[in-house]
Amino acid sequence: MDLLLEKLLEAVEFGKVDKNSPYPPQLKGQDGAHEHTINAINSGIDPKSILEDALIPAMGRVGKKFSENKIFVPQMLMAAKAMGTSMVQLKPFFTTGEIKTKGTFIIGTVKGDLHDIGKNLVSMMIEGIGWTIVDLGVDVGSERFIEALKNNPGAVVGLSALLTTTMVNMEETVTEIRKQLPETTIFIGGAPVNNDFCQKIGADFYAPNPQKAVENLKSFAS
Ligand code: B1M
Repeated sequence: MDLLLEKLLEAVEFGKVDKNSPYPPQLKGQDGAHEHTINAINSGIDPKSILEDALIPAMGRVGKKFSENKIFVPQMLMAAKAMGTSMVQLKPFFTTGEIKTKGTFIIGTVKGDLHDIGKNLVSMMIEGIGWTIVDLGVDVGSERFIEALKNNPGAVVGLSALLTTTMVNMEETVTEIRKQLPETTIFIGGAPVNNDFCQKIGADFYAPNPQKAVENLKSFAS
């Protein structure tokens, strides 16, 4: 692999955002995702290769380490931040249609629920495998999920809930989506929900963590 891509992969995997970023200590003073991405683009590397050969594998490694409890939320957030820095440079190539995304994933935390750390991790990991994310934020009612689905035909939707009291709102959202847009593929996740609940409410996929959500999405979309 090109040395620039290897360096970018390492920067994202270890959460090195840019040269001035003090984290991680072992990469202090070195270029980060920001500089490596600019260098890669300027040296003529195909943006698609930057995404597929550096950023996506980096997030794959991060997701694997997270699901094996080898790293924790802060390290994952730093990796996601480094990936986001890189994506800012790549975005123009997406918007011109030079790179095709794999699909659109609409995500939000359900009505009444303000927790968004887990949701953000999931959306960053899914963005990391080349999907476009429409993040509706927190406290999202069924009507907003449905509006977003109508604006993005064929999109997959992901619902997050962290409170036992908002599980009922997740169920209500799934019921409404099934009524109005029955063909929609629905992912759910969050600490109080599980596979039994997923089946009970008629969602399609449950994931306990971002890595499993990515695996489910890959197997469903392949
Ligand atoms: Co709140 N909170 N909180 N809280 N909070 C919990 C969830 C709680 C378990 C704490 C406790 O009592 N032990 C408890 C819920 C109890 C229950 O219902 N069973 C609780 C409570 C009660 C509350 C309030 C009601 C407290 C109050 O005001 N009395 C209140 C509710 C506000 C509201 O939402 N309406 C409240 C508020 C808050 C803060 C705003 C202060 C803050 C949220 C900040 C934010 O998110 N921006 C907060 C926090 C930080 C927590 C804890 C401490 C941490 C949650 C978190 O971010 N975890 C939490 C206790 C805990 O978990 N230890 C707690 C890290 C995150 C990476 O994990 O979100 O589970 P998690 O996401 C995981 C998986 O679940 C999965 O992937 C992620 C990574 O592995 N996942 C998905 C999540 N979404 C997914 C979607 C998918 C797939 C996987 O597909 C679509």
